[in-house]
Parts: sequence; C-alpha cells; structure tokens
Amino acid sequence: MNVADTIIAIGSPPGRSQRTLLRLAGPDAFRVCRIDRPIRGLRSSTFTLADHSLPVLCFVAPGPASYTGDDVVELLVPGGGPIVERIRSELDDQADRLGVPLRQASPGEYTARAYLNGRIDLLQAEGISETIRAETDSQLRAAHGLSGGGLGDFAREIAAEIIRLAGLVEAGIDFTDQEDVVAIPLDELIISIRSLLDSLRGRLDRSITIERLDSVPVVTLVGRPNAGKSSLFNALLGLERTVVADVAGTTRDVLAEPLQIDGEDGALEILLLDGAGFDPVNPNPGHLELAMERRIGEALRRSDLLLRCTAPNEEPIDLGPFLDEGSDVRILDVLTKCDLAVADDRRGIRTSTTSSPGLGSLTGSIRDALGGTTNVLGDDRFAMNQRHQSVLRRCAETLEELLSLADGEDAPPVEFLAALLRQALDELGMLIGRVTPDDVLDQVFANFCVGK
Ligand SMILES: Nc1nc2c(ncn2[C@@H]2O[C@H](COP(=O)(O)OP(=O)(O)OP(=O)(O)O)[C@@H](O)[C@H]2O)c(=O)[nH]1
Ligand SMILES: [Mg+2]
Repeated sequence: MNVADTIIAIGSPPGRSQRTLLRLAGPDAFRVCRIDRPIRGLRSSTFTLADHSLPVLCFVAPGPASYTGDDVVELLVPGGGPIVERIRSELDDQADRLGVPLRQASPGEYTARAYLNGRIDLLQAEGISETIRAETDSQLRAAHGLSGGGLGDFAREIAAEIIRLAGLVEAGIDFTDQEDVVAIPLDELIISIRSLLDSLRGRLDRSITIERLDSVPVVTLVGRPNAGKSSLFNALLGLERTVVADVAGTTRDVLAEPLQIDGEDGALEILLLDGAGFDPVNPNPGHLELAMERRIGEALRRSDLLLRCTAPNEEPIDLGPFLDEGSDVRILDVLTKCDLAVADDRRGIRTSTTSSPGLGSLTGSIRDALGGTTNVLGDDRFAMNQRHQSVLRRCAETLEELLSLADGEDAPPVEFLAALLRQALDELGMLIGRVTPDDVLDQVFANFCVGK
C-alpha cells in the first residue's frame, strides 16, 4: 500500500440511489477536484460533465486534520450508476491531464491510511470496521467499546504501570552507582505485578468475543404432531405467538423467534424454531405434508440443538433419517405434558405448560447444551475479538512467569525481570502500538534525578 498515491473510491453501496459519495485522499486530491482554496468545510459547487452542469456537495478536509491524515475531498454527486461512472472517468482524465497518478483505493485503505498516519490506533481501526459490520445493538456497543477507546484505555493503563515498573527495575541495573536511584524492592514489585494480573484476569473473565456476539444458536422444537411443541414454543417465549390446538398437524410452517435465556454469567440469545410435526407412520404423504416436511427438514439442518418433544405414551421420534450424515447437532429429549403422565420413568427433561414441573430446567438444559456461555453484551462485560483476548492472555502469562521467578526461593537476576517486563510490554504493543525503550528510559529520568 503506497500512502504517497492519491486514491479514489465510491463510498456508497452499489445500485441506484439519489446521491453517491465519491471519496479522494492523497497529495493531489485538491488538484484533481480543481479546488483552489482548500479550506476545511462543506461547500456546494458544480461539476461540469460534457454539456451538463451537475450540482455537487463537496467536503474539503486538508491534512493532517482529516480522517486519513492526508488531503481529503468527499463529493456527494447526484444519482448513482452511470452518472457516477462518468464523473469518475472525468476525474481520471483530469489526473491524466495533470500527469498525476490517481488509483482505485483498495478495501479499507482510507482507514489503513488513518492508522499509518497516526490518526487512529489499531483498536480504533478495528472498531470502525466492527461498526460498519454491526447488525445488533450488542455488536454496535462492542464496536463502540473498541473505537471509543475502552479497551485501548485499559491496555494503555496496564502498559503505563509496566513501564513504571520496568523503569524502576532497569534503574537498578543501569544506575546503581547513583546515590538516589534505588531499585524497586522485590516485595513491592511482586505486589504491583499481582495487582496488574488481577486487572488483566478480571478483564479477561468478563470479556466476550465479538465473534461470539455474531453467533446466535438455532434451537428447534421437533416431534410428532400434537406432541406439544407449539405450546412449549409459546410458553418459552412468554406469549401466544402461535396457534395451539388438539388437532394433529396444526402447525404447518416454520416460525422463528429470538429468545434470551438469562444465566449467572450473562444472557444467551437463541433463535427458537417451531415447525410441523413429523408423522413417520403416514404411508402416503400428500403434497402439503411433503412441503411441510421439507420446511422442517431445512430447519433441522440449520439447527445447533434439537428439542425432541415426546408426549406421554409415545416413543421418541427417530431423527436419523432427517439429519445429514455425520451431523453433529445436539439433541435434548423433552418429555411434554408431564401433568398427564401418571407413572413415567422415561429419560428426559420433564415439562408441562399447564402446571409444574414448568420450564425452568428446560431453559437451563438448553443453555448447558449450548456451552453455557453468554452471547449478549451485558453492561458488566467487555467486548474484544480473539486477537485482543490472546494478546491480553499472553501478557498475563508473561507476568505470571515473572511473578513465579520473583516469588521463588532464590533472588532472580534483575536482568531476567527486566526482560520479562519488556516482553509483556511488547505483547501489549500488539494492541496499542509499540512501546519503545525510550518510554522506559523516560520513566527512569522522570522518577529520579539521574545525571544531576
Ligand atoms: N395437559 C397438557 N396439555 C398440553 C400440554 N402442552 C400441550 N398440550 C395440549 O396438546 C395439544 C397439542 O398441542 P400443540 O402445542 O398444538 O402441539 P404441537 O406439537 O405443536 O402440534 P402440531 O403443530 O400439530 O405438530 C393442545 O390441545 C394443547 O393444549 C401440557 O403440558 N399439558
Ligand atoms: Mg404446533
């Protein structure tokens, strides 16, 4: 990626629209757009295309105080499709006439430039990409946690403390001949490292990966007609979402509703599906039955968990013929209408929608079967991606290694401790940018009047 180039790209989704955004960034952006007085702001102007004058809204942002850090022009032009293509080719021609290169921006290049030009850090760049991708409230809040600096601030605080400790430890190596430079006492270092580890572990324990927020498991109620699937569907949702009747074959289509199951470590959102019952004894399924079977079959194949509902005095349905070969879908056996079953020693989760035992153990079992973890960003949780998690984990492991060295029977060589602190800093550098040896040295000079 050459940051000295001027780049151009359409910033709106493809297709017909009333207006389209064209964005240019780089040293020749103003010349290509014929902007003589590049003063930051929005202005209306006209764009001449052959015999036509098109009204254009133009946002001018001279570098370095622009999104990318270099000169930026954003043109809001009328229409989409062919008109925009003609405006684009006119801008290409203008660049040719000036003899300056103007090339198509590659994906994410504006934000990459913002990062390379020091306008944003890596976490903010990731936050911007997550914001664009977000579809749910949890995902949007997670993205904000990255771009708004939540994780960055935390990592910088940890890094600042490690820099302080590294400064003190290295002072012990480099300046022990100086009267006023005292290496940090080992027990003080141990206390500080323990408190850093508590912060890191606490953050990791309360973290949820953005990848996890993306995945909403699909849970489907299956069983014979009249088994009580729709009654369970309604009861789990806490609303009369679908028709329930004592007529086999009441449900024909597949219904889907989101359901949140609360748990001690946060809520789990699932997509609950209810469909037609399977009737394995019907020897001549008609057109409608086959269509219903096809729909529920598709639902089964996209499910992560099946709730196999069996009414009293019935055998559990054999799901084998309806599943793909090698399918790893999990199956929970649910015994329905337990209020009607007098003596029932069958294995499964006992439920009733009309009386106890109720549904408490069913929701708990669904959660356990799906791994028991949350996929909803609660207020007490922090969102990060797997890369961020492994950076914080590696940093914590390095500090643990340091702690076991410092806490050991023999006094550890100070150089080892210093090296591990630097390693922990390097690891955090993967989140907040590199921490240079100068940062550590600055700390030494800030705390001690070395070289008085
Ligand atoms: N006593 C009792 N009756 C129930 C219970 N759950 C469902 N029923 C009754 O069983 C009948 C069938 O219930 P549905 O929920 O419609 O059954 P379904 O499995 O969805 O049936 P299809 O859509 O036809 O496949 C209805 O008359 C319900 O009132 C229960 O826990 N106890
Ligand atoms: Mg039903």
